[in-house]
Amino acid sequence: MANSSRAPGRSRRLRTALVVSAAVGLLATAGAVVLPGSASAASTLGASAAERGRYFGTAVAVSRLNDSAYTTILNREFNQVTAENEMKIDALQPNQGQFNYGNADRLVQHARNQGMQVRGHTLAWHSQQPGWMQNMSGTTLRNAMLNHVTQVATHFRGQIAWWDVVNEAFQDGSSGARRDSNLQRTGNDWIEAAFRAARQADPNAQLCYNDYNIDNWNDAKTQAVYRMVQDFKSRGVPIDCVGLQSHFTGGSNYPSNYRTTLSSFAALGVDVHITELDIRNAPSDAYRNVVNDCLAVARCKGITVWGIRDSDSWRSNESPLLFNGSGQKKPAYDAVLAALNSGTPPPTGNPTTPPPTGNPTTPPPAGSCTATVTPGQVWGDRYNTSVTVSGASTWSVVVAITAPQRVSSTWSGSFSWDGSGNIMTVRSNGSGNTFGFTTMMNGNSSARPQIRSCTAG
Ligand code: 9MR
Repeated sequence: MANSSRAPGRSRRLRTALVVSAAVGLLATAGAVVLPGSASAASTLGASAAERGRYFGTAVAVSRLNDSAYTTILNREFNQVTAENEMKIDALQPNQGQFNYGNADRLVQHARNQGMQVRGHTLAWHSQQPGWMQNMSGTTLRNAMLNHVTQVATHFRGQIAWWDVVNEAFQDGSSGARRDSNLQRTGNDWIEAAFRAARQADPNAQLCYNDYNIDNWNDAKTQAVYRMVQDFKSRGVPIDCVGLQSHFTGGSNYPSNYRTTLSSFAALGVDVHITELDIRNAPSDAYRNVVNDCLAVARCKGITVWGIRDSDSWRSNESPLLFNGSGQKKPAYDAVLAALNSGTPPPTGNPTTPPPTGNPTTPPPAGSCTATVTPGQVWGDRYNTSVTVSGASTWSVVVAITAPQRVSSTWSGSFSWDGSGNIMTVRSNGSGNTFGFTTMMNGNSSARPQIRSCTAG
């Protein structure tokens, strides 16, 4: 546990001068504290989901960020985004060794400005491979795939809450087999190799397997993915979550055993995410059922719809989304918001110990420096923090985050985490003396980051 591993450094830390911003008191009251059982009627999808410890997100086409009607809805309603196409292999590495991060970085920047979490989609997939990769096979392809995973996960380290490490690797139908692809032909272990490479490159991102048609618990494909996740967990392959795309479009219906599927995956010790939801003709009851099923499973962390307006959908002729082409809320929107609002808020977690106040007038010991916390913007489910270091130009600052809170994005420093994911070390990286990060409250709206130490050099 994180607490016992903290013990050895305690006396040195107590001597370390800590400056805790005078605004800590302000911060303690800034977050919306949701009392268990309290009635709530949040007026947007993201805010309501956040009150239940979840996110509500959407796929974003980066080119549409120039459309103000689109961006207005995006910023108002959603607190999570997935790039619809801009983080796929062909978009990020169009020529071998030549990475093109422009569009993806633009989305990440937009998300950071809005305090939205980002799902990375997707590191390894048989589809949307650039031409050079489609023509590869064997060890050459395996190495190129692993290099792509490493390069991309490293580029976005600290910015991505969840990666769809591998997408759509199983066949439809009754076989329960892996899908044939150039990646599959490099050997059955390609999936776990991709997960290991992703963990190494970004230890703080949650790593997901993502697929469609794994919604019905009785389907052979669902069972096959379940067995793979069970096997990965038993052998220590680093997997944290399963994404159910849940495209109930094109003739695939919402199944009545969907909740069983969510809870069965969760029982394996992974989180579950509904990653690409859209439903043909957007029936209110099916949308409501999906929300209720997610809220009924503690490890269901959130829902992402695959586009904002029907006109943005990959299946726009099926009008499967929550907003019509003019950006008006459809009946399914009201059903989703009402279902979210009637869900139970998560437990508020353990009472937290107030941070040590230190003595701001004591000068820091030699070799030390001072880290001053400045609280930033607070949303329903998350908040920003910036930290300014004085007394040194190169430094490393240790910051403790109280679980279940978790840092979802970072800037202007080099960030690493201990095994628990709660103790963060930030090193100067030449981008000045102020670094910052977004923390997801995950049901604990009162705890705030604590500076553990500031070391010069
Ligand atoms: O919505 C995406 C569409 O714009 C692309 O043309 C298509 C290309 O493969 O991919 C769509 O998104 C898919 C997602 O990446 C994976 N699951 C299925 C989605 C719908 O096809």
